[in-house]
Amino acid sequence: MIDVYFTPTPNGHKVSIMLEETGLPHRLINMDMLKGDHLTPEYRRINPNGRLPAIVDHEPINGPEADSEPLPVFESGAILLYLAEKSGQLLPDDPRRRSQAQQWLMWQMASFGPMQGQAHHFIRYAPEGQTYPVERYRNETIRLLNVLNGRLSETDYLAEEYSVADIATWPWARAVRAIGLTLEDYPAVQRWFDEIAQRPAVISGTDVKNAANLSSARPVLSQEQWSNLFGKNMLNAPSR
Ligand SMILES: N[C@@H](CCC(=O)N[C@@H](CS)C(=O)NCC(=O)O)C(=O)O
Repeated sequence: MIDVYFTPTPNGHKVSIMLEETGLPHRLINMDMLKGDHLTPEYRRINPNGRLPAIVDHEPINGPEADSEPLPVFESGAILLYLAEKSGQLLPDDPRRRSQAQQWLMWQMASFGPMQGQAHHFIRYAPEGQTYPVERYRNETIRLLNVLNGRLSETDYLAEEYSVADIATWPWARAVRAIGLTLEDYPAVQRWFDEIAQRPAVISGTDVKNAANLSSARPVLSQEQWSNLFGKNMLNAPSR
């Protein structure tokens, strides 16, 4: 059984989609970031970075030094690779495609997610009127959408076949609407997005119960909630 410390955001949906695709037995543990569930010492023993998602595999992959200790895994990209190895699915066997899947997964983790994440922060959460960071991260997201569109104009999926790279990138392509962008401007991305959206595992992995807040309205947070996400509570969380 795999415990998934989950919140319905693009990073959380990567893992819920992957688990639906692979059929690995799991249970979702809903974490309320506004209440600071991710800041507790117990959770930071699972994810020292204090972010979501993370998993704990109670029957970890056996290796030469296998033991029966549950294995915590943090960072959504590392979780996808772990689940791909465990299930033997969604990481291509062919070395060229395998490398492509790893490259595009790293691209999502290092660029498409973080840059867009900053755009979400400055457009939806930060005090209004900060034009420089809004333009900087929105433009960077547009640049990355053009990169994605270029790749998907050449090939059906990021690594030629459907893989962890698509699973990592799709929820972030879905999120661009919350910062006022539309996939209609990126026809190859739109074609790829619509096709993946029809997969049963993607539908169940992002079902209504787990819906991300993708409206472009600015969320209203109490001081405590703000602090749990961006302020002092987050900084002062004890690590042990
Ligand atoms: N690189 C990390 C990013 C994780 C991340 O930033 N998660 C967000 C939710 S999508 C979070 O935990 N936010 C809580 C906070 O910022 O305090 C991953 O891919 O797992």
